[in-house]
Amino acid sequence: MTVQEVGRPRRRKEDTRLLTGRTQWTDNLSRPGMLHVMFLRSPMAHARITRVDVSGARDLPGVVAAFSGQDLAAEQGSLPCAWPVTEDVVIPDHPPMAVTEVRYVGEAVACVIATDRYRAADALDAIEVDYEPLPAVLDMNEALAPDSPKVHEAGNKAYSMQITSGDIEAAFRDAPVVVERTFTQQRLIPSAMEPRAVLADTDGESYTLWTSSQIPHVLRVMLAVTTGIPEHKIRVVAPDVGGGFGSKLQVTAEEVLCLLLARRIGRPVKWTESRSEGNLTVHHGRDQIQHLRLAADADGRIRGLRVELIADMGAYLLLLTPGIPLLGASMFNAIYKMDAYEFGCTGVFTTKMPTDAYRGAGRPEATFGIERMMDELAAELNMDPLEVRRRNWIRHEEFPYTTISGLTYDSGNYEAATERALSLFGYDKLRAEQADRRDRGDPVQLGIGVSTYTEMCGLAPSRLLGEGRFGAGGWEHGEVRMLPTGKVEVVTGSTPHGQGHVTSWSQIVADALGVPFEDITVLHGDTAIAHKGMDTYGSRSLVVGGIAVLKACEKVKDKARVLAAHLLECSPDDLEFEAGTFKVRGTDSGRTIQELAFAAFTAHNLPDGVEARLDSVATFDPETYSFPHGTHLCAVEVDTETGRTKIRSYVAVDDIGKVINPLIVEGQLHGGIAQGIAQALFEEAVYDAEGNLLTTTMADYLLPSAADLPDVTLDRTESPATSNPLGAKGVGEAGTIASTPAVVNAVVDALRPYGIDDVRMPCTPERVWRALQERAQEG
Ligand code: MCN
Repeated sequence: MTVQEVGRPRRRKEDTRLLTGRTQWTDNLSRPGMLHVMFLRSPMAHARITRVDVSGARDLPGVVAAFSGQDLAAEQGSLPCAWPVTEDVVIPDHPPMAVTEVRYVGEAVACVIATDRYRAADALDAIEVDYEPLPAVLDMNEALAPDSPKVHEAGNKAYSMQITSGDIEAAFRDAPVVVERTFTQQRLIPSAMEPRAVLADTDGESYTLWTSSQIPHVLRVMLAVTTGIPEHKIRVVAPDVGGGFGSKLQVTAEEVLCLLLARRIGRPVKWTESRSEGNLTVHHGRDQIQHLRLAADADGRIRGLRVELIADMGAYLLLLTPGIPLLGASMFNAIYKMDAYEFGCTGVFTTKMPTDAYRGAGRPEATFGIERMMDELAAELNMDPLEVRRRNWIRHEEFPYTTISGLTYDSGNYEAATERALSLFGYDKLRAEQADRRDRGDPVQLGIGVSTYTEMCGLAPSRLLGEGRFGAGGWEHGEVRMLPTGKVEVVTGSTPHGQGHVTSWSQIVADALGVPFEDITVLHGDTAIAHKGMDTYGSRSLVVGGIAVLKACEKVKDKARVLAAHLLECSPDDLEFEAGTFKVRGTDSGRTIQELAFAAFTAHNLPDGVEARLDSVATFDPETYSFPHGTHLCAVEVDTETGRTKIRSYVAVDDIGKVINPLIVEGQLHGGIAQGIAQALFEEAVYDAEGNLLTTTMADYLLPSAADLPDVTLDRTESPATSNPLGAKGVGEAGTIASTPAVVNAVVDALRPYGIDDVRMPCTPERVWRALQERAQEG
């Protein structure tokens, strides 16, 4: 009997190599004659560049070349923005190295190329730059004031847009309850385990760029457009990539510059960032002010929701910057039914590092906003926060359901996930303990936080992405090749950077072709191997890329059937396929898929018109997004004397449809939840009044360690997706999206008896303590 691979908690094929150091991080790679580049970065948040003199650096030992932005002005082009969200969005010119003006601390102004990185770093000190300071622009609201200094000539507004659905005025008119809140989504710095690194080489005609990237295929197209080097002369390789969380979904200045420098100098050029350089210049995430108004009936039924966002773009628009807040446009209404909805967003330029995708990108922000509001509505009505959600959510028998913002959710069961979570959490018992602590005036208060989330992922339908003016399609590419000895080579356009695609894709192929899991290898991350791909982000790889591989398997099987029928002298319709063998129905006569692979290779006896190959390619573009959902419950103990929050228990019941590999899924959820907790309690990028980033080291930017994080109880319910044949939904961002509001709702719940109805993130001991002191002084 063959074991079904899909659904098995297989250990990852990748891990032996990754955990024993036999890795190919970009920084481990070396090329003959390789040079190292270091960048001189602006110490000013905003300034005119009046002079750059690199001659002092050029004369130093080991230095091969040094360039200013001006030196490269004619060839460096402008970094691309691929998401022009509105007709009149302002997309400023963005040279990879600044030429006339710098607009954030850390922007590259010059570079040194030397025989090793230390000589290159030392030589940076010999470069002279004269700056004429200009005013920094840091506060989003002040930036939008008419008299604000300008970041760009065209002004500080990048775009604004509004969507309304239903009669929003009527929903708010005479509404018995209106809850109004302003929340801040602090700026975050993605911290992948592997810092960014780039190595560019050329033989004078063609170019190879090895880079720690999530998007080798998209990058290749963008590099061709930006540099003018023909696309077929560029090969991009993403070797082992040690995490990205969205931060390597970018066309970076350093990637463009390394390519151009290799062309100029005719030798390989490598750049590896330091951690503090990374904190300054890897694109940042979140950074929104959310103004929300929720109108409801006295029984808690939602009438309407108004969302007004101001989103900090930073100094320029990177690849996806303006579109990130808009990924939340259809998500604030979440799992709730309502009569009317209004979403508005203004993107604003400031003199800070540009923002862009960070795990969840737009959806964690939206989920935070609505889930905080649901708790505030419950408090206003003196209702249980779960009860107010139950009164408003879409019931399982109502799927497929078209929401007020126009998305059609294909499947889900919010009741089932919530019931399961409640029983694992021991909700009623914890509420009883909370009441007891409140009665006793215990200095350590218990808070219970709820988050019943959904999200929109599996970024795909090319058609729908086009409507959102997203600059690329949403398909994915898969290729399956039976080798002569019956082994299988799979090529995927999805580029894993920690998600375990090699293992999951092997499980899918093993079931589809009936070959052993061990006999399958998966190739990825190289434009010379996978000639096309849309890469990895938006929890799209399984539900788009994995399905493309499945489709390619089906095509291979169709070919194999014709060959088997020929060899067995029967009609293809007489064959049944089971466990890797085509059998003539009702007989013992058959051919295994491995035998057919060999027959295709020797080609001694092929049917007329059949080629000597057993392989296939497929492109998959699903009909709609993927809508995972779940219920996360968090219990915190808040020490009202010190302000310290401790997570006591955390339960997550997620519904991601059919699961391919439960072990991988658990890992994705653990990591995702850790990142969401990090936003709630720990992390924040802080700039001073002059626009200097203060959180440039791991000592200042507080990443939680394993010791700061709770044990998480995970479970699942299963509502299969209808948009793909496996019934699977994405999981890569779900934990991050769900967890932040669960934790903050718990902190606020603990503090509500003290008159506190919000704590700005991260809810550090200092912030909680100050909030308590202020309330105590007020009264
Ligand atoms: N999976 C599964 N069953 C499901 C859903 C997924 O077994 N029903 C498996 C998949 O086969 C895959 C993994 O879970 O091995 C994640 O799949 P998917 O949800 O399709 O997400 P992607 O592979 O597209 O990964 C992208 C997502 C994003 S957007 C961010 S950000 C993120 C994340 O994945 N960054 C990560 N997880 C990360 N994990 C690591 N280690 N490092 C990152 O940088």
